Amino acid sequence: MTYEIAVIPGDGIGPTVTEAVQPLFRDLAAEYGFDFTTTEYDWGTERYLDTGAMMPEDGVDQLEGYDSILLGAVGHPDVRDHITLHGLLLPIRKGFDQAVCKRPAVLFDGIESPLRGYSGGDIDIVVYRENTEGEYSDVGGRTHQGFDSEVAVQSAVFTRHGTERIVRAAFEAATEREGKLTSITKSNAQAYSMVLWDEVVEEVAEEYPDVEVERILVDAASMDFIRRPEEFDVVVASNLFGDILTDIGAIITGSMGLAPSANINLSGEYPSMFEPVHGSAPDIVGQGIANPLAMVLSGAMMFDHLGEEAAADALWDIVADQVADSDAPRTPDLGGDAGTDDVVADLRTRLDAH
Ligand code: GGG
Repeated sequence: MTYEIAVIPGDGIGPTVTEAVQPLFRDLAAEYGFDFTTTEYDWGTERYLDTGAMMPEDGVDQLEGYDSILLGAVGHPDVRDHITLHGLLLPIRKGFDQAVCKRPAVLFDGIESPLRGYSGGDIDIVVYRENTEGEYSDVGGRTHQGFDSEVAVQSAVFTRHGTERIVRAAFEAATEREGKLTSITKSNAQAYSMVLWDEVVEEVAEEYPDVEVERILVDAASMDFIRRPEEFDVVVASNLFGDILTDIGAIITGSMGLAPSANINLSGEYPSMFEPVHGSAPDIVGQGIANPLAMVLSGAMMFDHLGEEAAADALWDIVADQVADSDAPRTPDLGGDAGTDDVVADLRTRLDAH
């Protein structure tokens, strides 16, 4: 089987990590009896600075025929973040109806959590983040710009369809894991959209009587991700809340550099997209020290989605082995002084021996 993968390295450390992991992915494919082609798209902020657009007008159409998309990072210190995000990442998520953003947060053996008393295996959460609407709906406007009377309106759009499909996907995941689901909203204050969300959770829950459901407001959930992370298993949240909570999930499990994500098109009609949770990290660009593990694990999620489960498991295994080994190379975010390429070279050796 040969998979066609579109690669968008993007900005900052995105190109560093996307390039670094490819030899490892090639070894993996050879080992597990499949093949893939990559087509690279130089879309991102450099293109925006040259041409005024992060990607061509028909960019989403150009990606349609691929089996998968691998994306590095988006964001640049010289351009405001709403331009870079709305110019590249969000049109792909929305254009390909990537309704589910799945973000695991796992504390591996050998990784030190900033939380006292937690060690490997103690934290194992997967966040199902709604990915096409909610607070990211791009509905609103500004008027009287620059005047004292200026007004900005930003609307969050929650549809029953969009809410139901993310909630259902999370319930399905809960049945395959520990049978526990936490739904996170702010339905005390957001009395329309998030009350709809709560009602949908209640309705869908009737179809999953074996799943224990907990409902928490996002302020309490932010505290509890730090106070009692071991009690979360599957978490479902809106677009914005899911984004915020997964940064907390990443840092309590050691580093943003370890957190992968999958943007999944549920129908299979369009490609899904895989990307690290981290951004472009302008503070370390060009130093060769970006942690490639979030991209490696995003690749694992991609191969799993493509049906190469054994290859995906092998990637998780070698990452787990590496971080558990105190002699293995680590990038500075994990307390080491190794470079991106050292980490990947070590993973290639481990794959060979796997
Ligand atoms: N790895 C992709 C990336 O650059 N993410 C940074 C970011 O700001 N993402 C926004 C989001 O996921 O909503």
